[in-house]
Amino acid sequence: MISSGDYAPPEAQIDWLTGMMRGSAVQEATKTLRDMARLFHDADSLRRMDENTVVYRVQWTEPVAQGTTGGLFWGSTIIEPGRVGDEYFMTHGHFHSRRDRGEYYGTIGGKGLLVLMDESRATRTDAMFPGSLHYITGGLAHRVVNTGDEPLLFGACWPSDAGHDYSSIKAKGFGARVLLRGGGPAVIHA
Ligand code: S6P
Ligand code: ZN
Repeated sequence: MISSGDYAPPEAQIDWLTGMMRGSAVQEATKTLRDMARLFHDADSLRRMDENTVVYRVQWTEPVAQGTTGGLFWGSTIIEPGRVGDEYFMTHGHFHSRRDRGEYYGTIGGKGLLVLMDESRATRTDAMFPGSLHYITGGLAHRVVNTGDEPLLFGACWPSDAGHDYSSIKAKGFGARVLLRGGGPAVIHA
């Protein structure tokens, strides 16, 4: 029920120029190379890097409890530019635990590739650039790769009962990697 009363600022706000969120309802997580140990294919290059290097940061708000039917969450992700050897910085990537739950991604700044994979491991990529809007069909694992020289910023909206399944990605990865080849990014299928 909506009650009338004094104006109260929202508990979460977003700066649309930077994607950054703030407010009492905003949660935050930072992922470093240490958190992503086995996701990059070049273990030797990874060993030579500082494991405290930040790869990406996520800010999000959960206005209802996880698992609630019909609710929506919002999050912003900022992926730093960089590579481990020839492999560009990226998110872990995941399926939704409930495979029929989709998601929107919208790019705020920077450039990259959205990597999408179905259960049979068929993998494709979509270009991400400022203003690009991506509807991620339920059942597709999704990962974002920063192929540019600047931070890649995107917003995401997903159902509160989607859940996250990281296990198969941790075990087998995606069906393709985004690697530096000939001075630019190339999608290399396994
Ligand atoms: C959640 C949504 C994003 C990611 C974030 C980090 O469904 O897809 O908020 O959580 O981009 O990626 P990952 O794969 O580490 O969760
Ligand atoms: Zn997701």
